[in-house]
Amino acid sequence: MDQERTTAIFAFSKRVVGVTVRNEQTLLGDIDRLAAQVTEEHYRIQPDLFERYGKPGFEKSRRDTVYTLQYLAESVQMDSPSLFVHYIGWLKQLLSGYGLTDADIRLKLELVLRCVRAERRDEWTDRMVRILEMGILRTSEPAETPSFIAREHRLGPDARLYLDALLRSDRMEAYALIDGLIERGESIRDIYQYVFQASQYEVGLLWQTQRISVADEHYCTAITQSAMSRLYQHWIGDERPSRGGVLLSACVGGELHEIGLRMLTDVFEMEGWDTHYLGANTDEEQLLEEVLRRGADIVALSATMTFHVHIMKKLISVLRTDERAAKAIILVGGLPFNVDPSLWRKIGADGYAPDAAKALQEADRLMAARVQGAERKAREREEAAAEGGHELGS
Ligand code: B12
Repeated sequence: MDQERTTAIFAFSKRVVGVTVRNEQTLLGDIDRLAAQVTEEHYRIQPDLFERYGKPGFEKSRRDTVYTLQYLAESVQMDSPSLFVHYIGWLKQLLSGYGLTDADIRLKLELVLRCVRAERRDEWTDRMVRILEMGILRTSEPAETPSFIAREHRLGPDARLYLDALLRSDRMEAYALIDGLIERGESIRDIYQYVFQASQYEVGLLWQTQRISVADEHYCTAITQSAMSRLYQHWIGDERPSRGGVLLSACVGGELHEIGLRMLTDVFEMEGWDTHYLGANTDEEQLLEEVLRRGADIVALSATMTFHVHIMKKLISVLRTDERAAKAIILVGGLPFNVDPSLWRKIGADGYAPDAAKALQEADRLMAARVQGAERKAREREEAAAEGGHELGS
């Protein structure tokens, strides 16, 4: 960065008064104000941005800064640098489609960093500085995400044909391809994971890199949802092994990505679980009520947007503090948990899995451990009673 920019950022950090970024609550509360100040300063230092993108560009930039600060806040709160670093990689790829450079992203992060450094030093600001610095380093590394569909992947060529049909808006051809896979003897579980999930991830990448529009993304998603529903005739109502477990699944408040959780719920249902799917954007009270009403053994919580992780953490603590829900095992999943595989522990869950098939294995393992734990406790109680009886009798 040139001398002029460094001086301008430094002067800015001195001018920003009253922006407290010290703890999780105030950080989240101050995001809008900090985003506005950082964006104004960014445009003051780089007036060419206004010439390039005009007033709508300024507003978009401010909104992007809000997102950036939300990801930063979550990453700081969870003490998980990889959440923010992953986001910066994603942002680089997204913004390059709009002609914004790594230097533009770096400058904005440096403006935020100056504000944080201007604060009184404590554990929170130190953590934030460390994570921001890692984010700044990430801006100069490559950000290409490889395609999610490849010939060598399981059902890779089929996923490619399916996605191509979606991108041509050829719904009937997409359905016919799936029917062909069923006739060929492919399992519904594999079609979910290797065709639907892979093509949805690819659709996301195509949208992010501006190769398809939001409308195209919505179309592909809608057809995949209907293709999943068309498959119900092949398994709903069939004789299935009964496992006796009750699964309750929900996306946390504000979360709209529900297809992954629906897949997971279907896979559990196919394996003989009694499932209850609450879908997107579930509120705290409704969740607790349903956990109790259904007698859930496993509660599966999903979050895709990183800035919803703290909501999940709160939800888990609500469930944990209610004794009536004590038997529920809490499994979590979704994009941030795939980015940081240790995140589930930090929010107090019992387990995590990266996909529906592994979630089923993890649920079986946790259920078996619960039975073993209960048996061990019962044995210990019996032994203690026997010893107590012996003492009394002697
Ligand atoms: C479809 C879609 C949408 C739809 C969702 C519709 C619906 N009914 O679900 C809509 C249009 C609503 C949407 C909105 C947004 N989206 Co969107 N979306 C997608 C897309 C393309 C596909 C999602 C999907 O169906 N995935 C397929 C499923 C099967 O995969 P999955 O969710 O990962 O689930 C599996 C595992 O994670 C796991 N799992 C999931 N939950 C759980 C739970 C438990 C307990 C366990 C054990 C496991 C588990 O098992 C699942 C099955 O194997 C993704 C791309 C992507 N990479 O996912 C972007 C994506 C997630 N969206 C993105 C963005 C940015 C947004 C918006 C902010 C866009 C905007 N500007 O408004 C909003 C945010 C909305 C919100 N508040 O939630 C970004 C997120 C980037 C990031 N770094 O965070 C992505 C990655 C796109 C991209 N490549 O840029 N989106």
